[in-house]
Amino acid sequence: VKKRLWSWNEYLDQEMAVAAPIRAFTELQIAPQGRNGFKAGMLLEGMDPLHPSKFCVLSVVEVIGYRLRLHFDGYPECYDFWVNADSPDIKPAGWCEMTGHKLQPPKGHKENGFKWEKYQEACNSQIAPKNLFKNQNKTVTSCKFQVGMKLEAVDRKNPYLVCVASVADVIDDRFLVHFDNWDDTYDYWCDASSPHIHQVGWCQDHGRPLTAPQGHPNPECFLWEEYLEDTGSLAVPSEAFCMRAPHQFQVNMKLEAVDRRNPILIRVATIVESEDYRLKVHFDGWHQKFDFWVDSDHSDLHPAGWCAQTGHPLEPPFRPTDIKSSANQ
Ligand code: MLY
Repeated sequence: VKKRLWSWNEYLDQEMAVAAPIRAFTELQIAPQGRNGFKAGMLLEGMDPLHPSKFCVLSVVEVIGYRLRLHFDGYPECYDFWVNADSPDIKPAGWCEMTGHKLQPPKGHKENGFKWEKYQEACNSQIAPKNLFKNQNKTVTSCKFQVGMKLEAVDRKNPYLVCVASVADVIDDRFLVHFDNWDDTYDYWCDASSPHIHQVGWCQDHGRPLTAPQGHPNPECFLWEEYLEDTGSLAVPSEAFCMRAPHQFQVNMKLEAVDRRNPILIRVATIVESEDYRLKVHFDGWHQKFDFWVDSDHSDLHPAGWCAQTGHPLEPPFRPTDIKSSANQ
């Protein structure tokens, strides 16, 4: 059965809708200049999305258009995850050693003593060539966020909480926000323009409660002055923060979005609600129970036409009648 070609233009006409304009998207969301040069089997280093403080040995297991599925060597497939080929979260083999990061070896390997050459030989796979990695060594006029400095940050898993946090790592113009005395599952990478981070004293100035570090002896009366002294640390200087302007998306605009439940798929989607820095995305034709909130700069959101430009299939809006008619053919 030949599938009728689905077209954005026809659909937008039909729905009398508009596509979100390119200018609303960030560089990592719009169609890239180059191609995706990664191939299945290639080895690399990359951040564990569930533990953003950890860098692991990964291999490419699937390539579709400008996206790749990555696998943690030695671990079950259920931890595999998808990234765009220009993700700043993936690094060439040897990057950890070069930058003084600890590399988590494949499961079953000794914690220390992992050597890329030996490993590559043993698994007879190719190391992903360095030139495939985009967004590396961005020239940064020295990041004012330095490891150990303190700040106030939104816990993005519990977004109503603003908490005592530290800069735990810095790479180029991004840094890792860690919540004091919590495990690394709440950590996230951001840059100085993030709306989720604030200088020490922000909560007090804005009449908002500040969540003290876990286990703090007197969480109701947390005092920064005392805490900075006790921990021998500095606050991130206030001039380091440069919050970006709110996004330019509007409700009813259409775009392409990765399906969180089945991230191999990219679907036609509509913005159904909007806040300054977040969007609520609805998959066209699907129940609203699948709607989800996402940061407007998330790399799983793309302008209409991204899939076609990068050679990725796009799931057209779901229409129950499609099932019937194709069953009858
Ligand atoms: N009730 C939640 C709150 C965790 C908050 C952690 N933040 C502050 C980093 C829980 O225990 O999971």
